Amino acid sequence: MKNHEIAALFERIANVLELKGENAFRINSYRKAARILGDVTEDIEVLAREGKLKDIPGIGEGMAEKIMEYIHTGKMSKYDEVMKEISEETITLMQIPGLGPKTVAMLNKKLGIVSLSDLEKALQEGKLKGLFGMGDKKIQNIMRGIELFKTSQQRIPIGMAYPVVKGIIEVLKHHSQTRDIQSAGSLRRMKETVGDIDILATGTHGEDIVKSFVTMRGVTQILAAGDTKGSVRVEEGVQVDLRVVREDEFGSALQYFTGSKEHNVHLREIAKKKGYKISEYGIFKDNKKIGGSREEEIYKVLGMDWIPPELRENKGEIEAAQEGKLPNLIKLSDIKGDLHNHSDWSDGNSTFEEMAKRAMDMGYRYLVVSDHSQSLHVANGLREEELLEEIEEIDNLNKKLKGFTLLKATEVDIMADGSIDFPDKLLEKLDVVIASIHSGFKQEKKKITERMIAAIRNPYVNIIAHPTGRLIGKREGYEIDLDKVMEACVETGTALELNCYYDRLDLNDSNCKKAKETGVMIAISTDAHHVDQMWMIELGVGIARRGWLEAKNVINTFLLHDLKAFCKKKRAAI
Ligand code: DGT
Ligand code: CA
Ligand code: CA
Ligand code: ZN
Repeated sequence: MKNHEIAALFERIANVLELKGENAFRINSYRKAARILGDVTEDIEVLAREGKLKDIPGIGEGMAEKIMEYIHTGKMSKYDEVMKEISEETITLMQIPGLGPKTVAMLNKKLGIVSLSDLEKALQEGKLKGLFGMGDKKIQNIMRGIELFKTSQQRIPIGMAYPVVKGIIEVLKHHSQTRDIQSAGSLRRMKETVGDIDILATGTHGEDIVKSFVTMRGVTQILAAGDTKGSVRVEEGVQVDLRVVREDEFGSALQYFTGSKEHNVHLREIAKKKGYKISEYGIFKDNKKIGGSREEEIYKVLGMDWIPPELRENKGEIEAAQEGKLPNLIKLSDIKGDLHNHSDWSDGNSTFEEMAKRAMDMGYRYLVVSDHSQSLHVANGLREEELLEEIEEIDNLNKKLKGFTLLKATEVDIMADGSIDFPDKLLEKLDVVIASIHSGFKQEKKKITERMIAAIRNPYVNIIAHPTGRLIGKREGYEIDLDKVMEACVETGTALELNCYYDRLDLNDSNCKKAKETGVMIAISTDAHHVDQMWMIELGVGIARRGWLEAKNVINTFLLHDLKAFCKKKRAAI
């Protein structure tokens, strides 16, 4: 899919226009087009072929033409024209979190900075200090932004890697020579970003499987293609390694290549003490192989329970497995509904009917419709009377649905002073209230913490969405005292969200674990803006498992009755 490629071109055009101080309206139209393309889940080439580009809300005639041109010629003349006047290095500078076009323009004018290395040198020499708007805090932000940028260049979000792997496994699974195939590495552990993708297979005629692998759709470069190993680069920019191993080594290879390295090192020490040797080829006693076809054998011989991949980070899981005290981790099938979704009433792209249908197909019992509130103009937030209309529509639709319920909700903005964007008497009419921060990210830690706690103390607020505001590889999020926030949640019976949208995954794994230890309930929600994004619940469940969460820690494992009771209890208590 070229969706993200074209979105990136539009984003770059917007940045350069802004750098040059051009008309804000034009700049915004490119930025908006970039955001929309990033959200569209259908393949843009398919939409173009079917002449449906202009049906995408927000894509006008001019943008559609530019997209067509790029699809047909691999070039966009507007992009080339804009780029002529600017170096690739300056473009790179603008991608660094905390460094917008305006700052780059200023740094260029005052210090002649045009590249990342110029900037790093100027930082080292302390030259930014004293420039307009360059306080200590801003300078620190820029330095952190550079770090963030450098790591994001090497890793991709799991939400991009996950569908790639699913696709590859789906194709190779049906290859006549394949016996078994599984992902390994950080992807199997469901880490929020992956460096490269590791896949293991077993079967006869390894070279045939490897050949199918390296000639698959989406492969942009073949790095290696042998009898037992293939290595390629795919459209998403990530490297994928496939290893074909012997059947009696599949378990030990899977264990080895799943990692993490730290987990494996610890496991090997334990093996050694007990007189065993483990490797990707099996588990051995006095050079005699005693297991290796299944992963479970290795853990069993070492005297412990099999450890779910998401826990394998050497963070206490080995000790827990030895004592038979591993958590009973939440599973995808425990999820009874998705608690955060946007419809076409605000900035989503699906109707209630489409959302309900997809939710039922996924086996859910309920789905929350949570459109934005009035102050969030960029996301087409609903006015009070529109929310009332929405409530009525949902009530009408619910009468037609059997064994399934759409829940009435809002994602209401927490204003800069901690007040809530809708009055209590309106919130009272809803089943679920989600509150979140979408503005004022730069407030001090104390202020923003108090602001969120004020929202938590509102009797109608049930869930705080994307609690830290971070965007993976793009934005660190606001500073907030999560310990204090969690205490307030426990006290009031408010849940924190684990937002599954692939660039958020917020709360992250370690904060989920902290929430569990503190006694905070979690809501695992996709924040989908289209039904084709609802699958991301799988990412959230993965992160939840990395955070040691069990079904009982998560409110959307509850049956409808219990979920409603959870929400109502807070109103009654306060
Ligand atoms: P990534 O790709 O950076 O997101 O992280 P991983 O964990 O997928 O790491 P990768 O692809 O380098 O290696 C896959 C697994 O192979 C890793 O999790 C554990 C195993 N492995 C790789 N190198 C070593 C090593 O030097 N020692 C041990 N014990 N295991 C290793
Ligand atoms: Ca890897
Ligand atoms: Ca690898
Ligand atoms: Zn949302």
